[in-house]
Amino acid sequence: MQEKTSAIKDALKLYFIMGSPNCHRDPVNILEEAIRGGISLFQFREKGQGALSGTQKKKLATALQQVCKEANIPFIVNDDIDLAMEIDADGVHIGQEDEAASIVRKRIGADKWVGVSAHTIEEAERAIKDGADYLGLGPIYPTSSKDDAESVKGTAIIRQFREHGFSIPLVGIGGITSTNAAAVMEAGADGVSVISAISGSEDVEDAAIRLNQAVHSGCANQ
Ligand code: 3NM
Repeated sequence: MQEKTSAIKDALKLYFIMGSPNCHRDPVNILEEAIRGGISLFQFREKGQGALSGTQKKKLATALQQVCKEANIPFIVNDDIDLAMEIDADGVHIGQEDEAASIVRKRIGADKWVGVSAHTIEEAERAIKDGADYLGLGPIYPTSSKDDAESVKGTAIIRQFREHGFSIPLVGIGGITSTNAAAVMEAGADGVSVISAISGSEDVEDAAIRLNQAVHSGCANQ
């Protein structure tokens, strides 16, 4: 396996996503605690009610990026290619309604990571052709963190993609918790992405530890 693909597969194991609207207290503290609990990748997703913009958004992005740098955790920016380039993020994640992956790839260069949310085989084929490094598949379970989420796909979507022959790194997203994360891995995912199971937890570090344990137990049954 290529070095980059192998690094991405490892990083996807416990992929924490958040922005200030997902946090009831300082996002920097939440990220530090999540890292102590064992997250392997972080995505800055500043979306939803009260989302920051302009210099405030950039300031938070830079602070979170610094926390990731110190811990050697790759830092991905959702959607905002200009911001990702300005702060030299490790990659960009885009949805189907955003810029095409081919354009993102051209802008950010070959070494950066490009993730794409896909819901169908056709969307996945297009994303792979356009240069995606990994795909996010969801929502696996019901979620209240995304207003315009598609219909719930279950772990069947991951199995279906693997049976179709996709070898690209895949991460499940949507309603994933420490109770159901193992099933996502058993279906063939390389990792799980979560917002609320970590950011909304009373004990962020412990939530990440429990998710990590579930991911590893699911891995063992792959
Ligand atoms: N994308 P939580 S579901 C950001 O289906 C996002 O592509 C989804 O948040 C998709 O872990 C989702 O709190 C929200 O359910 C995930």
